[in-house]
Amino acid sequence: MKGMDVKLASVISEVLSRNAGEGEFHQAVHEVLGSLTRVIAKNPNYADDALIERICEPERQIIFRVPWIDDKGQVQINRGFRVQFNSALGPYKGGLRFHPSVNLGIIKFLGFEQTFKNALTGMPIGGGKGGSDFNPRGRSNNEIMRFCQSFMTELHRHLGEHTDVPAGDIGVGGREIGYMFGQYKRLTNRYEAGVLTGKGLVYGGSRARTEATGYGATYFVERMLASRGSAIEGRRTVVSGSGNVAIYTIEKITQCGGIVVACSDSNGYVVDESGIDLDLVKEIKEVRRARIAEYVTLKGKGAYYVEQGQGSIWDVPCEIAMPSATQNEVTGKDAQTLVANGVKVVGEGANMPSTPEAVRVFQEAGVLFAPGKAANAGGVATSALEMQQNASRDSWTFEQTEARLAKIMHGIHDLCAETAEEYGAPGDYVLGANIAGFVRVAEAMRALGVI
Ligand code: NDP
Ligand code: 2IT
Repeated sequence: MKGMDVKLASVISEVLSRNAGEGEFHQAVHEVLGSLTRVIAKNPNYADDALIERICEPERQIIFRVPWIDDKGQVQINRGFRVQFNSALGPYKGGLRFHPSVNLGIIKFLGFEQTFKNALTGMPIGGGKGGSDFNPRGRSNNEIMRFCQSFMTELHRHLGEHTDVPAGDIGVGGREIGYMFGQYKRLTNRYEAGVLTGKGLVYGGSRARTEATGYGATYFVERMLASRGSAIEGRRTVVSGSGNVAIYTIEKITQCGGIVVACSDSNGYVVDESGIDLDLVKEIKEVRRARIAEYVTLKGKGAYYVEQGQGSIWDVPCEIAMPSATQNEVTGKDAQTLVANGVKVVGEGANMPSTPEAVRVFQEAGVLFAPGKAANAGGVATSALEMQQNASRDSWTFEQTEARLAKIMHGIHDLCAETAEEYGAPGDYVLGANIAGFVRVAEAMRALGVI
């Protein structure tokens, strides 16, 4: 904590002791507060009225039992979470994650990051996150539906288009949002389209929401390169993951003339030097819901697979790296390998995918580094556009929605770059994103009084 404001250092140690054992939350608080020294020095009143302490304390944390019956007739129990972190800028907004690793600390880290990310979009949305330790892997469609219905049976009382608006995240896509919206509608007897985003197009979803996070991350990278007279075209790219964010990152990078040579899932990674065949990845992941290893069998010659533990996807040389799977997937060692292999740009599609050590390695090597809360904000920004369409009972074209998304991403890039410059750290997008997001939340909180 060298050079850090004494006040910030004491808030961090208080957060660590009050939230014992929540490693990912500690990491996120360190990362954000670690950037605030210069902004507090310039505006000491941001530290008044325990504002920083209040920002680190969720407004409300809901933990609940989710009982459901599997296909064998056995009762299963999972734990549900919704952390309503901050509503200074608008209703709580953020995704739901279904993954066996989910615990309170992970949901708090995600909700904390979401608060600043949502502020960066400039849209009227507060921050929240939720989910369950439910493992969707290998579950039938009926089991998924029963789980989603049980989850929403408890959660619905805490939601509302002006209160809290969830969406998807890991393990939650269009299918799950559909089942949850159906149950919400049934329980409340209200067709309240704006209560969830990421909905299907036939019942109130927005065009381009499915694509938005991956497309948005690519727009951010494109803008970073363009501001330095460069472009994505012709650059070798590695995208980790093969879920929603990864798939649409691969799609847009390819449209921009980049060559994506590798992607992964939690079992391993595939390399295809001729460029990843995205139709095949979509077939494997969106239709068959199978493992990425199948890519090699289905593709025939030219591609190979490396099992998790036998190597890291970050061993594959590239100029652009887009980590799009999960938190802490890029270690310090991975970052050193990427740098040694000539990486020029890292755009975080996932939330906090680089460890603090990896971020340090990238920044010290002069790599253009786009932190997740800025680079992956296109998903939630398009969710806010979905809310806007629902509120006005309108439906925009794909082109119109994508154009709004591109404009928002360019705006976030420029805001981060200008803020970094203003605070004496040109090119430091981490500092720029943290300060710009914080200032918006802090200004609103100050205006609203001690609540
Ligand atoms: P998906 O569930 O669609 O895909 C997740 C991908 O990451 C899968 O390939 C999955 O592999 C892999 N993955 C997940 N957990 C792990 C793990 N512990 N170790 C290794 N690989 C893992 O999720 P999304 O694409 O929606 O989310 C990816 C990331 O992007 C997350 O960090 C999420 O928070 C973030 N994000 C998502 C947004 C959205 O709109 N969906 C918006 C902004 C950020 P496997 O199938 O084997 O588990
Ligand atoms: O991390 C994220 O920004 C998301 N999972 C999307 C949240 C949203 O409300 O669209």
